[in-house]
Amino acid sequence: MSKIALITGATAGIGEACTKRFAKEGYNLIVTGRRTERLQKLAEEITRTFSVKVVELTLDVRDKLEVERQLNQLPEEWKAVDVLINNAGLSQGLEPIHQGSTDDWDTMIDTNIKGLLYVTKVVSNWMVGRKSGHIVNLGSIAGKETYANGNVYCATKHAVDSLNKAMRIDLLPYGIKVSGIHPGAVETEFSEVRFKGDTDRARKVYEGFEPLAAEDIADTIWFVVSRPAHVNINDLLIMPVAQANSSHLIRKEPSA
Ligand code: NDP
Ligand code: 8X3
Repeated sequence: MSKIALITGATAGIGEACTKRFAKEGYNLIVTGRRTERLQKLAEEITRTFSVKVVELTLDVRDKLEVERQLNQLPEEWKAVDVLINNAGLSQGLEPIHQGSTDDWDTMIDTNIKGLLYVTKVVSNWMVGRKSGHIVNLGSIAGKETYANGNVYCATKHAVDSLNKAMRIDLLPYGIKVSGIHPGAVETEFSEVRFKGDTDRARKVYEGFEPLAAEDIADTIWFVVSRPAHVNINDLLIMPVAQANSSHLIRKEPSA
């Protein structure tokens, strides 16, 4: 069987772009997300375009028992996962700490930290058994710096940054690679989700400069995963040219 990649959050943005990129490279894929219809459409598209096999799992990464149940129920040959891309994640709200919603905080912590851990626990065990594998964790510039009103989202991505380092140490004896990918602004559904469907507000986030595209991140992840066996890229920060860091971004004035 060809190599296998398991991608969380494959229904949109970076996860969807990674799915297409890895399919193009001949990987069989386990794709996950909560939106079944999108998973089915994606699976249909990539099996039609590339001769690869796809397993779709409708899965909320926050549901620990369901993560364990669905992953452990996979046929044995699908448990030989070569690459895990821990991509599922989100931001909710952009308010100062005293005005933030505790429900939003729970959602971000449960998805970005706990969900990533639940998936990693199961899949890293398989990798340890085979003494082989590569885990790619989607962090963010928000995991390297903190910006105004980003408080809890930034904290979850700092946790991912810390878990990258921890996983790299714990999995070192088994030859498992762990890479952290930390993008700046990427135009996906991210801001629409952050602003809970307010598309006008979301659009403004990317106005006046050229943001990264999901495909830029998928290309970068493919580069990281396709290095020779003895090479690991530990950590990558990737930004649009217009963005220096979380608080310095140059926008062009709209032409009159
Ligand atoms: P999108 O909103 O476009 O995609 C997010 C994906 O995560 C969707 O497929 C969504 O699937 C999935 N997801 C969210 N919650 C859950 C859940 N509880 N269970 C399973 N899947 C879930 O955003 P991006 O592609 O931009 O984001 C991908 C990752 O990249 C995130 O971790 C984000 O924090 C990170 N990132 C994004 C940046 C950006 O500027 N866009 C910059 C830096 C990092 P579904 O809704 O179907 O469950
Ligand atoms: C997403 C990028 O700058 O909105 O992680 O936090 S940012």
